Amino acid sequence: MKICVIIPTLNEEKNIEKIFIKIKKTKIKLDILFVDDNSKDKSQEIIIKLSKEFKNVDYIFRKNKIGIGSAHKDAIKNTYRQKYDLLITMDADGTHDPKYFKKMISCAKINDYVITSRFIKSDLIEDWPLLRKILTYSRHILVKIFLGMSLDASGAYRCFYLKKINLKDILSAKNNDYAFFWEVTYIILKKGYSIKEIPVKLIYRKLGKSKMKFSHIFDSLLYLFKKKYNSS
Ligand SMILES: Nc1nc2c(ncn2[C@@H]2O[C@H](COP(=O)(O)OP(=O)(O)OP(=O)(O)O)[C@@H](O)[C@H]2O)c(=O)[nH]1
Ligand SMILES: [Mg+2]
Repeated sequence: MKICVIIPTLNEEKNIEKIFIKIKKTKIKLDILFVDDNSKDKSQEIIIKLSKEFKNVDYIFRKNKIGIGSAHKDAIKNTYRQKYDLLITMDADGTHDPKYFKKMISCAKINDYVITSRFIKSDLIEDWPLLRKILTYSRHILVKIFLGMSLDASGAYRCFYLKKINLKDILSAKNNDYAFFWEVTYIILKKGYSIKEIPVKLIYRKLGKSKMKFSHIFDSLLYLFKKKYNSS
């Protein structure tokens, strides 16, 4: 079974090697594809170094910051072209612990799509700052109210069984930023693919800066309104 892990990066020089080592420690045979949007720090240098040293590491370097959703889409297109069976998507900042890979992979084999949840058990985001918790819970509640979807759909830590999911369905998610995550899950749910939600503990980013700006939150909210308005 061919497995690829995609990791978008934007100024993550402090996190890239760390996440690579953690993934390596799982001892699962897989490839890693970084998607970097012209980071101004040493991210690209580190990725190039890793790819020279380890043949399972590859990268896509884009000229400009086009957004996290768009980075995911480009990487996903690439994994379909390369005929991978399974795809895991995750952040570079250490929030997503690769110790869950095994569980995600085994669940993906009997489902089409696996998403990780912060809400189906308590204490999964206990060390997060209060403001970040409020934001995450509010977004979750709004997605539930507007789209009737109770899954934890806004995180990037997930696994796709590519052989079972049509690429066109993923690409029909039009958003190129953070709303891509709930949009693609909404499409997958509506198309009737089987979805498994598993609880994971998320570690709050310790190194580097968050790339999520207030404008992203505002745009995502606006997009949610539009989505609701257009589909009702
Ligand atoms: N290629 C690319 N990567 C991005 C972009 N925006 C964010 N990222 C990466 O996507 C991942 C998630 O971004 P974060 O800044 O951690 O966003 P977040 O997890 O919602 O926010 P925090 O919880 O505050 O860290 C990280 O690996 C970022 O480096 C982008 O426009 N392009
Ligand atoms: Mg993060």
